[in-house]
Amino acid sequence: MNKKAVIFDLDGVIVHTDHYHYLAWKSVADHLKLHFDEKLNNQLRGVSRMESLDIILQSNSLIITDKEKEILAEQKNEIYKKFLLKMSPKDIDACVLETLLKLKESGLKIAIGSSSKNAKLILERTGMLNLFDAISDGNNITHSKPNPEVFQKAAQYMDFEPRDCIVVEDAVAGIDAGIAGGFETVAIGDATKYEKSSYKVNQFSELLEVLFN
Ligand code: B16
Ligand code: MG
Repeated sequence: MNKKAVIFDLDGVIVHTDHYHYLAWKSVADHLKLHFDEKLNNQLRGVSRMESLDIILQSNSLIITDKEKEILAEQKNEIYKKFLLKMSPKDIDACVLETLLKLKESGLKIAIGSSSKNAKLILERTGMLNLFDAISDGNNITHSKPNPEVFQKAAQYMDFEPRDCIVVEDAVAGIDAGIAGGFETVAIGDATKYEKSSYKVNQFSELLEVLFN
């Protein structure tokens, strides 16, 4: 494959913070006596914080004011950040780090394309801030996945065209974002159930087979 760069989603691909999102939303939902489970949590993958809250409220047929939404989103983020502050380099799977280093050694650039406003905090806590050639996250976009903006920005930061890059995602919204932006996509985790990705992998290290074939 003739790619110049790999753009990685963060949550659910590089780190297992998807479980922390689940626990934080669950705590907010339980407090309000709202229904929230793993199935609904999967719909929040790659989706912005506010849109995630909207999905939870809609699924419970609850309408609240924008001010109330802001307060709930902030409460969720405070709970979530407490988990993030406990993270360390030990939270990175050895196979993830090894694979990233092999990709870099081969001359490929690597970037992050995440909807999260906490992306840099996560990378810092896990000792990966300087590993990536570009970071595009929730702070530099106006539209979150399935809009392609976050991946288009990541490609721009590296001076590459979408056709030069491949996007790795665990979210249906992220695969759709990649396709909308003209990128080839690799699905991992929850996104492997979705038929639209260009490739699917069961393990992170299988990316090497996809890229070096
Ligand atoms: P934050 P990704 C996404 O990260 C998460 O998958 C999604 O569940 C979350 O709502 C979103 O980031 C915003 O996160 O509240 O930290 O800004 O998968 O795009 O890396
Ligand atoms: Mg994700």
